Amino acid sequence: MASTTERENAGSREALAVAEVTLSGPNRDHFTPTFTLTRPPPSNYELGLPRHSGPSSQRGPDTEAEAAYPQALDMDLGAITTRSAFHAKPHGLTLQYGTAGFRTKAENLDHIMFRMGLLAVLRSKQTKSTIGVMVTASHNPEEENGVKLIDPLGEMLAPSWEEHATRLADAEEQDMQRVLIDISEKEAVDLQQDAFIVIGRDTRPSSEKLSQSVIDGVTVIGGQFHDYGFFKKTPLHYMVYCRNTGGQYGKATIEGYYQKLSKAFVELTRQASCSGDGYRSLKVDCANGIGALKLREMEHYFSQGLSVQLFNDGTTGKLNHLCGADFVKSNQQPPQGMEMKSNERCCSFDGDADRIVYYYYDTDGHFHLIDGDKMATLISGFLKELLSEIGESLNIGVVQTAYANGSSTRYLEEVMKVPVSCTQTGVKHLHHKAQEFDIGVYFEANGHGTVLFSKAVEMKIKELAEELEEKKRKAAKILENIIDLFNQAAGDAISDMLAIEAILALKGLTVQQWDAIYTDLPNRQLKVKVADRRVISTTDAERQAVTPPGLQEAINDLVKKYQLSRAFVRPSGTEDVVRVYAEADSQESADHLAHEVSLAVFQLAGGTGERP
Ligand code: 16G
Ligand code: MG
Repeated sequence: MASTTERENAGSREALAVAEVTLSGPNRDHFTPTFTLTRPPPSNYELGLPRHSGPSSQRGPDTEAEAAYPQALDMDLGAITTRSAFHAKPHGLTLQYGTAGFRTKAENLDHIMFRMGLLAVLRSKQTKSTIGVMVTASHNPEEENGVKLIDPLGEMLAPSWEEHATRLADAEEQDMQRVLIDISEKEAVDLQQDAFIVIGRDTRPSSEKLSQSVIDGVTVIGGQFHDYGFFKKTPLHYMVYCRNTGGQYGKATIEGYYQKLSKAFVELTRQASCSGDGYRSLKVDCANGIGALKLREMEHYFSQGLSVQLFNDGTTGKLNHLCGADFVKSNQQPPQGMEMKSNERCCSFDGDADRIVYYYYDTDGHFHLIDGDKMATLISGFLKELLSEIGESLNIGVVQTAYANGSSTRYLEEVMKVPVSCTQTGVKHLHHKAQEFDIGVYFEANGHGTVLFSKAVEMKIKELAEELEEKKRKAAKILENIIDLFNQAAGDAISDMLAIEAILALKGLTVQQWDAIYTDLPNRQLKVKVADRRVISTTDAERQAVTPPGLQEAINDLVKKYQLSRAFVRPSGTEDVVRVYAEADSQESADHLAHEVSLAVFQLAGGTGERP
């Protein structure tokens, strides 16, 4: 499978530079050991030796675990255990597969990577599909890293497998075999099935070595793989999706992805320029991450419609340090290193380019942030207009989280009459909910998001784009391109950026006009350190705290003191803190409320260190 064609298909420079290994089956001869990193001695797989001394049926069990579960002979548990010793788990360290996989200090992740390589192979065998493994910690500081698995249709790993991931990650060395067998048994994994894994990583210094550990895990359990090297996370979702749908969604190459988006974008801007809006330019802060690399590669495909000027492109600064979408959103200020003139449209990606926020300075020098909520409003408004031009009443909905600004929810529900759903934080929850609509627009306030179109809608629009009378056909064509422009496997900053730029151009809106759709309620986010953040549990899409006792009552009393106010707390899924959110009619009130709620958390949920 991972053959020469595979290499050619992969196309990108990085992909060619990385070791590609076919370790079992008829293609074994392809293997060339090109690893240059310090790594454990080669396994049998890497040496091209057979996994077993004979087929499983002819070989006797080597270990107790194999004796207990004969199917396990197809896993070569002995080899896995030997290999695992080179990726030893720090004793007593426990980590959880959180909101977006595992995340922590890079030095504590080697064993996790190896084990996620093993798990990805089991998942691939079970689903008989390609599975993705992405090494990244997104917007977290450069010293941290993380990993997550991507399921067959480009979506986040299924919840039951998240539990397996946590169990496998936390198993002490001597328990690993048992856990692997348990998972295989519970999920009825056919261990003789082939497995194929695609791997990508971000630009962090630790990512290369960690992705080699993933590869080590994949190969020792008999999986084949393709390593895409530096990669944005969202194209990896796209790639997995394409591979598993036989190319129906698009070509499973990075060029295929760029071309698909750019073609749709250029078509749309061509339509916009007919209606008067001319050439566009945009300043982009790339958070010193992967977005810069990818934008540079892709730029020439869409440069007819948009010129981008890149800042924080990784040539000097540190990843996510004083820049990037998370910095801009949390501090409500522009990133360092960006030259902004008043009324100029600017945006920031996060380190792995799956988040985007827009902003500008007005002529009085005030900074205006345009977050995910306003992107969802712009996009859903535009889609509604198109649908009414076409004369179709499809069911369109917006999905948000508790972090969505109250003004956005009110505007969507009361003015635009669009149904709004609220889910837990984390892309997978929003994605899942959005699938319930014909057209599901989902965005977190922090800038993660995309639009999902049901298969039926896609087909209908394609038909209409051919059939209708002039005006309607034009609207259907626009919608057809919009569908192509959104990455439906997972939100992607570049795809979202191009979609927003196209919509602004088509509607002839300036950044100020877009911002003026509604006015955000002032808000504040704070963090509180507690001994164990798991003492906080929530319900109602994280808007109500269930434990510790008394906390929700305290929050309710505090909220009553302010106008248009709201507050909630939740344990972070990516950092060891409790997050506090508050909004109210003035910045002063929002700040006070957030501070008072933080104190309540500190007192009732075991705060540590300095009082807030
Ligand atoms: C991760 C999630 C993001 C969520 C954030 C919350 C994905 C791809 N990313 O970055 O959706 O907003 O975590 O972080 O799911 P927190 O739990 O630390 O607040
Ligand atoms: Mg990210």
